[in-house]
Formats: sequence, C-alpha cells, structure tokens
Amino acid sequence: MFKKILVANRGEIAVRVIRSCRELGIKSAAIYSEADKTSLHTRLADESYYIGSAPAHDSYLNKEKILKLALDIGADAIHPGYGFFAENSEFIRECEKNKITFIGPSSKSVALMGSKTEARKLMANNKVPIVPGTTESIKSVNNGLKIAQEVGYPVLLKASAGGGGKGMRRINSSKEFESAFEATKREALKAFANDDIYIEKFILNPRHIEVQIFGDKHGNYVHLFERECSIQRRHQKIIEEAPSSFVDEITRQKITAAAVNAARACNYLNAGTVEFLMDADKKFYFLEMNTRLQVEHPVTEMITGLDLVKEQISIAAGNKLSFNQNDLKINGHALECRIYAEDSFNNFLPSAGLILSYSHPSGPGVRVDSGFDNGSQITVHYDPLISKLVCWSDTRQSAIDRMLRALSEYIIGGLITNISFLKIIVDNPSFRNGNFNINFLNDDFMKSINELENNKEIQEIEKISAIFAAILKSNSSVNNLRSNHTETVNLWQEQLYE
Ligand code: MV4
Repeated sequence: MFKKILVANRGEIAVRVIRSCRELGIKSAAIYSEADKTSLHTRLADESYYIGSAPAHDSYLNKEKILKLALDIGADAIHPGYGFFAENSEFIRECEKNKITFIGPSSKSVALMGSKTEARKLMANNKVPIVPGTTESIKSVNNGLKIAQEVGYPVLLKASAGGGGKGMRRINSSKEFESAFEATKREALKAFANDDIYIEKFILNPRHIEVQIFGDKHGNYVHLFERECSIQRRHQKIIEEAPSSFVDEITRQKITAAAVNAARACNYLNAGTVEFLMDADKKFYFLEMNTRLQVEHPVTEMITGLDLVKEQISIAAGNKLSFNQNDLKINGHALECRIYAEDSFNNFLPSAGLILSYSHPSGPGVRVDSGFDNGSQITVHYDPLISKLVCWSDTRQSAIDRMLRALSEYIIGGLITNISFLKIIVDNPSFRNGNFNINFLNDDFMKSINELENNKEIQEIEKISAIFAAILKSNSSVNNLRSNHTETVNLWQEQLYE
C-alpha cells in the first residue's frame, strides 16, 4: 500500500480524498494556492504545501511544480480528483516516467478516449451501441453532405477532440451544412488545436444515463449500476441520482453489460464512467467515456455501500477489486444536489465572495461533501461548487422528501446560492414523477419559474438575508442572540423558507 498520497486538487474533492486516505492509514499531502491558505483541504491534510498564486495555471495546473513536490516529499502516488490533471494524458505519462503511481487510468486509455472518433470505432467493434454516424473524421463538405443525408437530419457535427458539450453544432438541413461545417472546423482548431470533426444523428430529447465502471490490474471489470444526470443547464449538471427511475431491470442489464464491454475494450484501469444517451424507447447510445472519478460518485456510494476512493487507491496499489459483480446490489435510492454560488434567477451569474455564515444539513440519510465553511472565500478562479448534498432513502419519493427537508436546513450567508432553485426543481411534479430529459431546464421552465410571484419575493428575501447574516456574523452579540432567543432566529428562517 502507499505511504503518502499527494492530493493534486482543492475544494470538496480534495477533502473527499484526504478522508479516505486517513481511514486507510495513508498520509495525505495537500497543495494549496494563495486563495486556499486557510481552506478546509489545506487544514485537513497531514501535510500542506503552498504551490503558487490563485490563478489555476500558476498553482493547481503547474505540472512541473506538482511533480517535483511529489518527488521531494516522498509521495508514492498522486490522486488527481476531477478536473485539473484528472484527464491529462501528458501529466499521467510524466507520473509513469517518474515512478509515481497515478491513481486513475493509464495515459494510453485517457488519450484513446480523448479522441471521440477513436472511442466510437473501438465501441462499435466491441458490442457497445454508438449513435449512428461516422467513426472517421469528415474530409470534405461533399462527403459530409452525403453522410448527413444517409443518417438523416437533424445531425450534430462534433469535434473529435471535444467533449462535454464543447465544439458541437446542430444541422437541421443540407442548406445549413456547408457554413456549419466550416464554422465547427474553425472552432475546433481554435479550441483543441485539432480540426477533425465527425457526424452523429441528433437524438431528440434523450436522457443522460451513465454507468460507473471499475477495472483492476488483474483483468477484472465490474459495473456499479447507472446514474441519471439529465437535470443540467448548459452542460453543468445540477441534480444526479442513482438508480435512474427510467431504467428497468432488463434495460439495466443491457446498458451495464455494454459499459463493461467498453471498459474491457480499452483495458481500462481504475474508476471510469461510460456515458450514454437514452431515447424515449429506452434505446441507448454510447456518447463518451469519462476517465476519472466524477463529481456525482457519492450517489453510487450510497446505493452500493462502497467507498469509491478507497477502491481507487487499492486498485492503483495493485490489489484485486475488493468485490465481485455478484456481491453488488442496489440498495435504496440516492439523489445529489450541487450547491453552487450563483444566481440561478439572473442568468446563473456566479456569485463570488466570503461565506459569512455557514451551516449545513445533517440527520438521517443525509451526507454533505463540502470544501468550505465559515469564513471561506468563493473566488472567481475556480469552480463555484460550494457543497454537494446527497440524500439517501429506501425509495425515490422518500429520498426526494428528504432532499427538500435537507435543502431547507442550509444557511449560507454572504453570497447568493442556487438552493431555492434546487427546491423548485426537486418539488416539481414532473421531476417527482421521473418525467424529464436533458431539456427539462429549458428556457420555458426558466421563464415559468421566473414569473412565479412568490419566487420574486424569495429572491429578494434571500438577498436581504445574506446581508442580514453578514451583519449578524460581524456583530459579536450574535452568539448570545442565538442561544437566548432561538425563536427570533426561527422567525427569520420561516420568512426565508415558507
Ligand atoms: C448529443 C446530443 C444529441 N444527439 N449527441 C452534450 C455533451 C456531450 N457529452 C454530448 N452532448 C450531447 N450529444 C447526439 N448525437 C445531445 C447532447 C446534449 C447533452 C447530453 C448529455 C447531457 C446534457 C446534454 C445537453 C445538451 C446536449
């Protein structure tokens, strides 16, 4: 087993990894930027090292500095979290060269899955259904027009080096083809230094279903069931759940088998996620493979009882998977809400600033993964994710009720959050009935909630209460007030949440 793991990340995911290290008796080393001197991950790790100023390219994305640090402090492994170096094959290759274990897949798998056309080719050859379209890049307008005609409009042009929604364009008819082709190519070259583009049939109103997989160094592959991540806005996931209420047992068997085929096809090592689109007929299509631990992994942990980070570490150390496929079964239902520092009712404007008062929900079936606390600063330099609220219960309906209860317990003063937006979604009848797809939070939905009369009031009250909380916090009498006049505080709570 490893002696010391360098955690090459920040925020809630750094905290998450440090916690598993501690439980395994492995020393953890945090890195922190100027902006994170007093952050939770910096304080929680066994050792913490300053690596540069706040902008990520000066600190969390400084490859040379991080690798040198790992060697200097005797770290035998690096956990990348998600984002930053998690899917950077060059960084992984450097780790491999320096005999530092990268806790994740090989640089080869990451590079392979980074090319969407190569990935599609591999999947098509290994019994993983792909979206109809090409597995080679399109060389000319005429060639593209011919293929689009065969596939049938509407089609999507996608950048081979893209992913996560970047570098794609919808084409509705042959008239639009030429200009769209040129524009997508141009944009791809600019964004990815690679102008290979390919064609897929545009799947209308699909759901986003993904399957968690694991592979070890002994040729074992397992899946940990599916997650549904359709509730998103501009490719930013907001609510995830496991299992999907749309996936029946037969579909589950097919889609998880396809995901395991995908993992085996690329000799995949460690934790990965196979993303699919699923149409209204429950036909599913491979989309991309994410070669990292994902933000939403806790919902899978809640329904399987496993610690995915511990499993990652164990596998990276060369151990066999600690369980067989037959050991796993789905227990209950879990939902995750992402608490962002943003104004959902004002074009999702980020809301940077100081968290002046913070208290999070707890109680039965509630888990909070958070990188912040009182006095933490949310800066423009990093992701605006403050916290992940995960609720488990035996059924989806009771997990939803629990989520609403837990959301109402949050107090985050000093900046605007999306908590009231989350409450509206979770309590929406269509959401409760499982009747949604990736377009659920479309412009019509946003318009309808922005027109809610009492919603305007909620927004105003939230803004005022953020200021109020800030004043309370800076006033030394706040502690007396809280302990002696609880009802006063509760009245404020009622105003805020009723
Ligand atoms: C698609 C699609 C419809 N048809 N491909 C967006 C992110 C990237 N992973 C692929 N994406 C999509 N690809 C075909 N052939 C619709 C999307 C899409 C989407 C997919 C998953 C989750 C949210 C989404 C939001 C908009 C578009």
